[in-house]
Amino acid sequence: MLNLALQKWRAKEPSLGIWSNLPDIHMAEVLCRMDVDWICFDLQHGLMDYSDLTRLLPAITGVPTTPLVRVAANQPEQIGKALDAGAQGVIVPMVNSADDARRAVAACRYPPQGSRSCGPMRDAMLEGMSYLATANQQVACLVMIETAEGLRNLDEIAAVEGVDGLFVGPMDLCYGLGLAPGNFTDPAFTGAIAAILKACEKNALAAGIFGVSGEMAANSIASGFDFASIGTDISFIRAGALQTLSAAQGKGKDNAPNPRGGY
Ligand code: 3PY
Ligand code: MG
Repeated sequence: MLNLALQKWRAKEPSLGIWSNLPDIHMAEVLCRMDVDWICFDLQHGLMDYSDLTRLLPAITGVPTTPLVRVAANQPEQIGKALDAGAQGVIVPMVNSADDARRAVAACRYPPQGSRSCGPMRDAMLEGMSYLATANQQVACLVMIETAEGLRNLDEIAAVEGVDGLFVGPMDLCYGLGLAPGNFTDPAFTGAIAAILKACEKNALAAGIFGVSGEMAANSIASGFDFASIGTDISFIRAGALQTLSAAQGKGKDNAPNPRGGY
């Protein structure tokens, strides 16, 4: 298995991705044919569960868009099942300490580097057991920094061996900083982002962020992030529908009401 998104992150080439919250295989087929490097299926907040994932991942096989899964929690069962279903990387939410990060890494790596249990279902269907020889190198382990505790322990988390990147959850991070979610211009927020980018640079990690809009993704890449999501399937539908409705009402598509971004 060659994880194309991970290659880009390692080469420090910026990459954009799409966030998938809806368990619709046709939507996934369409979205991962856009010019994006990765798509993330969200089992934490997305309106999908594990059995949806077992259909979504095959639907996009063969397309050079790296499939990632945000697991619902930092548990080896969750991480192992997402990887066995064919995810090439996991985004692990609410990582608060170096121990949390070590647990996430261990769940992603086969022994001796970790303790992932051997049972590569779809991976073995697609490429046979040779998957085992490359999995530890090619599976991306991305841990989320999105709490006050995670921020306090940022340097220790970033130094954990086997972590490939830090991924910012900006909305929870606002909560962690005592800010209203979405207050991304507050100096406390921008200071936290600067610290996260610095920790990534120091430890040669990829820096990623959940972008709530195309503009936010572009600004994030310009400010030093290696990868950012450009929006969610739901936000694309909402924005497209509002633009089309606005055009149909004679207001012009550029005068559509603000789609409210986000999810
Ligand atoms: C956050 O912004 O906290 C996220 O986790 C994105 O879903
Ligand atoms: Mg979050």
